[in-house]
Amino acid sequence: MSVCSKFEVAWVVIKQELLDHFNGEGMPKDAAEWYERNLDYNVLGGKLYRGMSVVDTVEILKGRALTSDEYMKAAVLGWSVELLQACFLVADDIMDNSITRHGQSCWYRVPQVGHIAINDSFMLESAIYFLLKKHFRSESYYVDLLELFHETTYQTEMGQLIDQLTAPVDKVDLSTFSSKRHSLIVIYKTAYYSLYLPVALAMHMCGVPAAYTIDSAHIQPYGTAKSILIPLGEYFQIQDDFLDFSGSPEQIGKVGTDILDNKCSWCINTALELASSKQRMVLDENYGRKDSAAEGRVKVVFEEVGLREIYRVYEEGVYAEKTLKREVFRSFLNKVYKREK
Ligand code: DMA
Ligand code: MG
Ligand code: MG
Ligand code: MG
Repeated sequence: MSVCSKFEVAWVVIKQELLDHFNGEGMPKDAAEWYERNLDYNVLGGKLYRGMSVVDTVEILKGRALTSDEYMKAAVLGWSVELLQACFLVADDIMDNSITRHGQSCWYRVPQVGHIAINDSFMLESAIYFLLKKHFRSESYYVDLLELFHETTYQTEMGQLIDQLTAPVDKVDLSTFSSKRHSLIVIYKTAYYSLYLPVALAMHMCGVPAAYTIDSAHIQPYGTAKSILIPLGEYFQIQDDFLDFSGSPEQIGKVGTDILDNKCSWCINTALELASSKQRMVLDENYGRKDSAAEGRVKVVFEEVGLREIYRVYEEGVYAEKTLKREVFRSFLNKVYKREK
C-alpha cells in the first residue's frame, strides 16, 4: 500500500469515530449527514503534505517501522493537522472572497451552505480536541499536544488578522506593503501551522524533551526545529503567492484572488522594488480593484519586471541553502538521537 493511501485508510477510521460520537449525542440524521459532508468536502482533496509529515517525522525519529498502535496515533495527529487546515481554509475562503478550492466550489459558495460554513469551520476545529482526548488522554504529553494546537491556532489567527488588515477592501495604499510586513504575515498565517506544528507534534509523541544538556551544550530541540522550519514555511507561502499569480486554476485547484483582494503578497512586494515610476503608477491605479481588466494590467507589470525569472532564481537559492542545512541538521540528529550512552 502506498504511504499516502495507508494514511487515507486511517482517515476512514478517524472519521467514523467522529460520526459515532456525533450520533451518540443524539443528533438527528440530517445533521449527521451534514457533518459527514462537511468532513468529506473540506478535509479531503488537498495534498496532505502537513498530515503525512507528522507520520514521516515520527518514523524518522523512531528510526524504524511503526507498530500499528504507533501508526494510528501518528495518523490521528496528522489528520488533526489536516482538520485544523480545513477549518482555516473554510474561513479563509470567506474572508478572501475566493471562488474555488481544491478544484471545487469553496464550501461557503455551495448551495444551502452559505453562512453555515462559519459554524462548520468551528466544528472542524472541535473535532481535533475530540480526537486528542480519545487517543491521548492518558499520555504524559497530552497537555503538550493541547497547548501546541492552541498556540498554533492563535498564531495562525494573528497571521490571518494582519493579512486582512494589510489588505483593506476600500483603501489601496501600496506604500503600506513591505517585505518585512509580508514576512510577519506569512510566518504567522502559514509557517507555524504548516511546517512547525506537524514536526513538533511528532517530537512530542516521540518523547523529545523541551531541553537537555549534552557535553555541556544546552539543547532546545523545539527551538532548533523552529529555526529550520519557519524559514521553510516562509518559502512555502511565497510559493503560494507566486502560484496565485502564475498558476492555472487546473494546476492549483483554485482561482488566484491576491491582486483583486489587495493582498500584501510576495509578487507585489517584489514588483514594487523593481517598478519604474510609470509601472508604479499602473500598480497604484490597478492593484486591489475588483475588476478583472485592472487585474490584467497588474499582471502585465508583473511580467515586465521579470517576476517569473526572479522567482526561479529565488527558488533555486532556497533549495541550495536548505540542502546545506539539511545535512547539518541530519548529522546533528544522528549524533544526538542514535546515542546509546
Ligand atoms: C492561507 O493564505 C492561510 C491560511 C491560514 C489558510 P492564503 O489566503 O494565501 O491561502 P490560499 O491561497 O490557499 O487561499
Ligand atoms: Mg485565501
Ligand atoms: Mg487568505
Ligand atoms: Mg494564497
